[in-house]
Amino acid sequence: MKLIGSLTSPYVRKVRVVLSEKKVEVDHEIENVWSADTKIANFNPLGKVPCLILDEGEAIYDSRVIAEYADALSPVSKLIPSDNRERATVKTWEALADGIMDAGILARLEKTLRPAEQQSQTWFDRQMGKVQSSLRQMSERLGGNAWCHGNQMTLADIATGCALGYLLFRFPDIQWQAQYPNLDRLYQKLAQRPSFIETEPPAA
Ligand code: GSF
Repeated sequence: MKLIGSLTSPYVRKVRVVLSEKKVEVDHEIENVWSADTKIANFNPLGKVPCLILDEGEAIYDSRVIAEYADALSPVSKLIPSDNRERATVKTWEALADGIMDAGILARLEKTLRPAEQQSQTWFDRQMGKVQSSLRQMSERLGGNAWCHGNQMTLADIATGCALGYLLFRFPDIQWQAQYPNLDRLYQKLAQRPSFIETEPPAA
């Protein structure tokens, strides 16, 4: 299998952490989806990474589908519970974490891709408001628990860790660590795992 992705994408990181935790080996192909000559649409018509190419050639996307697929590939470290209700809880954590990434990326693109005269501060603030309210919700949900769900690491923690890592990487001015010590505690614990260390985004 081959994973097409970039080293800075938080969605790609989530999938790489999952693959590493599951001890599933894949080849990696770096793709810059923003470059004019990107070939990503040959595999994913949405033009997005991550995209996993199976040995038979089928393309699997997006990151949530790849994460779920990878979890079922091996019995090592089950990351998504099989119970329907618990699974929905874990996947809601993932949706919340992905939502932080979505909003952060939209806000960032507004400032980096658009010419200054076309930028909307209202749009930027709307996206950053989603980041803030999602952080608040994450912190409330986590409370004093060691993990986002249950008593072991799940996809919920991995997705949350990748969203928090993305904020540190692209929005270092957001003071979430001081504001939400329980999220920081979780993040520091995850950051020590080889899967998170190996996938740390390169210095900007
Ligand atoms: C989002 C992937 C995505 O936006 C997922 O895989 O979970 N829901 C999807 N990837 C970005 C890379 S990044 O900013 O992390 C991407 O490929 N964007 C290219 C584009 O044209 O939007």
